[in-house]
Amino acid sequence: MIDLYTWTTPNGRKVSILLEELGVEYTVHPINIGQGDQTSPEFLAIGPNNKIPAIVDRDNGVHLMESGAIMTYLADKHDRFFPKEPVARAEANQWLMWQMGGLGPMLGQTHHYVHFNEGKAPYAEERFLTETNRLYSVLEKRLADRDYIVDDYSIVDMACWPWISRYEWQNVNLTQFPNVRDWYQRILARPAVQAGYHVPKKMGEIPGG
Ligand SMILES: N[C@@H](CCC(=O)N[C@@H](CS)C(=O)NCC(=O)O)C(=O)O
Repeated sequence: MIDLYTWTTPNGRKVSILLEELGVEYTVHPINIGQGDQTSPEFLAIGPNNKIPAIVDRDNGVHLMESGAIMTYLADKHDRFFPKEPVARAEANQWLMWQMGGLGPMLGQTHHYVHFNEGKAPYAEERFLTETNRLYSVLEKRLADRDYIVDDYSIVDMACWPWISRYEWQNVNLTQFPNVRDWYQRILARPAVQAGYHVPKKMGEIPGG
């Protein structure tokens, strides 16, 4: 049994999608980051960086923050969605790190400057829109000859997909990235992805691509 501390954001949805894919029993604890729940002493004892997601594994008492660390832990524990063989694992890991260090943080800045604060910082808007388009182009090329980012559907896809699901906030027209759009819709069709997206609550329909 896993306790999941989360909110309706891409980083939170990565973990709820994985838990749904794994079919693992979990209890959701909503952490409303708009109201400051992430700075409560109770949450900080689990997520000391005051950011969701975080988990507690009741089987062994492990507390974890950072979505990439949580996903690799859960994938390894259940031996699914992340390769074990060293070379395949390194290849998958490089794309997971690309998401954690590039796609997520950069698109997050695009949300901040372009979606929520348009007109306040034109230089930042230009910088992060350019970076957004560059990152979409990298993913577009990667998906040119494959259905998933690494060989099989994996936590790499689950980590990237919730960020791409906010393409409208990023002023991205997915028809300009047809390989990304096909991949996005392929993953959207999965019932576990749809269930995990609406955790901890339904905020609206999932963008269709
Ligand atoms: N690198 C972290 C980033 C987590 C993160 O940025 N979480 C955001 C929501 S998507 C958050 O909790 N923000 C609250 C805050 O900054 O106070 C991860 O992947 O888990």
